[in-house]
Amino acid sequence: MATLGTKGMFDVFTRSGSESRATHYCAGCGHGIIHKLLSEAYTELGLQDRTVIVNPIGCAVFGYYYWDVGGVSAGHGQAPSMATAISRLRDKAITVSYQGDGDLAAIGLGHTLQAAARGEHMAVFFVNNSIYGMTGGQMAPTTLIGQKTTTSPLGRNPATDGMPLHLCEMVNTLTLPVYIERVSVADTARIMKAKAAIRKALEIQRDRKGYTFVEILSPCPTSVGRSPLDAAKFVIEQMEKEYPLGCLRDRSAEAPVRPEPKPWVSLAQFFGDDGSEEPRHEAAEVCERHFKFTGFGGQGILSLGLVVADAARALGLETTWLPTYGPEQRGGDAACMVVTSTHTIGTPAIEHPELLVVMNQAACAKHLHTVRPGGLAVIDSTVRLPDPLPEGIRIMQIPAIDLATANGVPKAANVAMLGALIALDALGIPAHVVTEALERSFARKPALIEPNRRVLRAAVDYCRHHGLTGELP
Ligand SMILES: Cc1ncc(C[n+]2csc(CCOP(=O)(O)OP(=O)(O)O)c2C)c(N)n1
Ligand code: SF4
Repeated sequence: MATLGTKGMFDVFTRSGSESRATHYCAGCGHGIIHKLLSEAYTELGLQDRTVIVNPIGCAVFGYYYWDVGGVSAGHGQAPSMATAISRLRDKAITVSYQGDGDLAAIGLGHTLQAAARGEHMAVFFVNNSIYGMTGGQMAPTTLIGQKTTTSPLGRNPATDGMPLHLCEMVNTLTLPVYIERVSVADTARIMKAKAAIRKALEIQRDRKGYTFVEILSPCPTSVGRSPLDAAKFVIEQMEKEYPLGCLRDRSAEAPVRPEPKPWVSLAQFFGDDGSEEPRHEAAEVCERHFKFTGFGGQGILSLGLVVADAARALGLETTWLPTYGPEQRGGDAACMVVTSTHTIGTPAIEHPELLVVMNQAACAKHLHTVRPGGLAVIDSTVRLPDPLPEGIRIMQIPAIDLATANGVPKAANVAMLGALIALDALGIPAHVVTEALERSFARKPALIEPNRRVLRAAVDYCRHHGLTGELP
């Protein structure tokens, strides 16, 4: 593959700390040709600054070493879902999902068809080389009948391995895709047609017309065990019989221009404000705090995190709230992570919280060791603490469940815990801001405000009585 001077690509491929002008692809691999066609297309169309390519898992995993555009990597098969998010959030992005057959047609088939069924505004480039290249030549959904691979050493047998999947044809059963074409890069004439198809798909993205799917038959000399020339012949003589080239659909002329995506819903809007004048902190120094709330479903763990997130948001802090829960509807693991910050938050995921709230035994076993050194774990008194205790963190036990029950609202153990957090000043948010957020959370059930106030007050009093101090409401 030509490197220096190729439009839209880096001149030097820096990988694993070394500076190299060689790509990591095998001689005769179609990926190199397709990379070049794609970069020429977005450059010639003036789209380089707007293009974001989602790289697959497979031999093209390092696409971002070559394409001088925005690049992200997705989990195996999940590129169309990540591309969906990018396309919906970045209205000006030319979003590309670049995938091999193992990635797109095996592990990622659901993601592929769902994104196509939704008619997401993205260009999918499907590199079909009939085999898993990266992992040493296993059978793919597109492996030909009789084709030998490391997992079909006697040749693909329809009786046990089923028939090859025809992705263009499958996508063509769906209503919303705008453009579907199968091309090949096995010789020069085909490469020119492939370039035209890639260009057309990007033009459709530029014109905001919707979903495009271009399948590119591509040689993989290494895994099909042939020379580069013979691997290209294999594509022309065998793959193209199973996967005929041509345009299956082109509705680009009549497809309506898609509206710009709506702005993302902010937490303020989520909580019912119009969000138009969300206050922002102007602090010079970044102050970011990481809280994790854990227990089981039905204990109000997620609501507890939401109240804290809403309180931080009302204070003008950047805030994220990320729930996780087990598969069970009730009684399974439930947790949520809340990040508050004076500045833009990089990720809502927390590995080592500075504050961990634990409401049941299983959560204690699962999360206590994750608290960062110097951090605080506030644990319900019904939970047996491990022996020995983890070192370097503070642990406090609060009878949140008992306090809620004693005050006639057993379901409000989460609110008792919130009261303890206020008393301990564990959130760094003024007490009245937290209590206002709590009351806002009951806006649709005002009858619950008073009993929950009672539980909150009981927990604050408990902490005060036991010398657990902090700012009190
Ligand atoms: C979850 C997961 N399962 C399996 C793998 C191993 N794996 C890496 S790439 C790959 C298949 C790649 O084949 P393909 O998509 O056809 O791309 P190619 O390498 O041929 O371009 C597999 C199975 C993985 N990385 N992650
Ligand atoms: S294994 Fe196949 S797909 Fe992977 S780089 Fe080599 S030729 Fe290309």
